[in-house]
Amino acid sequence: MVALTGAGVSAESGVPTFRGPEGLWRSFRPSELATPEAFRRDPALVWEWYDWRRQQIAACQPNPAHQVLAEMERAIPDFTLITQNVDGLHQAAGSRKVLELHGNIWRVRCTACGWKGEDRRVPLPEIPPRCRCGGLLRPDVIWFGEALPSKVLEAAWTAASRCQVMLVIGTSAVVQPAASLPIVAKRNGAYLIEVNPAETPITPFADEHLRGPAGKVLPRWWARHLPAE
Ligand code: BV8
Ligand code: ZN
Repeated sequence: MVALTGAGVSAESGVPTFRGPEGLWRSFRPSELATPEAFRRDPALVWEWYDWRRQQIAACQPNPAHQVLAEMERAIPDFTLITQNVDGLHQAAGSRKVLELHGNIWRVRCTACGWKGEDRRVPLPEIPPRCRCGGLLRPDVIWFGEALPSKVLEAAWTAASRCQVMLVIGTSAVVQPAASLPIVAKRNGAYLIEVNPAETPITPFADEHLRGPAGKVLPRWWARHLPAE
């Protein structure tokens, strides 16, 4: 089994989604903030936005949907969790193996020496933060126009192409290449279950569309399908 998650799985934890009515992209344009050009042009502005998001996320707890996905990892021998989220809430809920397609907002990377590490300080003491080598640090996330980490993408592609069941939870399925994973699964004969209060480009391919919030729908679904002890 494979679970692919997007911002919707963190919505009930209070993390704003991107494209919803109250989504982040309403007040910020991705082209102005989540691109290497934006960072080159104005690293302080981009870091203001990430520091603000980090402060928001630091106050959020995993919700029952994250908890069920951590339980699935323990209960199902061959289970892979793939996420587009950068908030780290799957790991906070106990998921140990998480394929993070778009990086992690709690990790930073030096643009000069390549040093990479976790930095959980909220708020950041200085903006933009600097590396010990003096170089500019950047959020270790994948911006638009940047390639996804090849090993992670390869693992996700393989898991999607060999799974029997894929849960697609809380994603608007517009960002590539993540949005192609459910199609890869479907093409290879997987049973596709979408968990989302709304319709998405994936809905027509889904064998089941559980319309509702993941924090409510997923625990109910899992209680019905929990593997027999
Ligand atoms: C690349 C990290 C090439 C940073 C993010 C034209 C056509 C096709 C593609 C493109 C194009 N122009 C450009 C592209 C490529 C581009 C792309 O896909 N653009 C889209 C927008 C058209 N992709 C890229 O640039 C990627 N890189 O292609 O590189 C390349 C190759 C080789 C060498 C060099 C270059 C990089 C994409 C990654 C961008 N980074 N984030 C950050 O977070 O700041 S993307 C961003 O969107 C987040 O990561 C997020 O995860 C992702 C997807 O959004 P969702 O997770 O789906 O969230 P969203 O708000 O959209 O939807 C929420 C859903 O939840 C909704 O459906 C809602 O109904 C539902 N929901 C709400 N509440 C609940 C719920 N569901 C369940 N329960 C609830 N309670
Ligand atoms: Zn450095």
